[in-house]
Amino acid sequence: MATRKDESGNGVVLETSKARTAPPPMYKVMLLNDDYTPMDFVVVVLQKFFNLDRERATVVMLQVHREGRGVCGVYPRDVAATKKEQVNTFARQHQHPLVCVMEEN
Ligand code: TYC
Repeated sequence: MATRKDESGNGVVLETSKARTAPPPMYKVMLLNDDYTPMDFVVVVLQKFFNLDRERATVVMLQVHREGRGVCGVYPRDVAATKKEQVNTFARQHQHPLVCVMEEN
């Protein structure tokens, strides 16, 4: 809904119009498998940065372990980029090779 003055500046014209702004592009944040990062550490990462409970975190961790990669969550670009950086920094602080990436959904 939009309101504007008519050309004379007197009356008010009411228009119904759909919002035509495109939804923001969304990005999958994903973990990649490796042979060295402990499973328990990956579960902690999924709980800490992606707000998963222990059971859901374990499901995602096992998917990554078995299939090579898995989706932790889907977010707008800036949120996805921040989470990816936070996970990679946290993994390096703990000397684990865990890699987190993002890709457009
Ligand atoms: N493959 C690892 C192991 O056997 C576990 C692991 C799971 C590592 C998920 C990374 O993103 C990952 N200890």
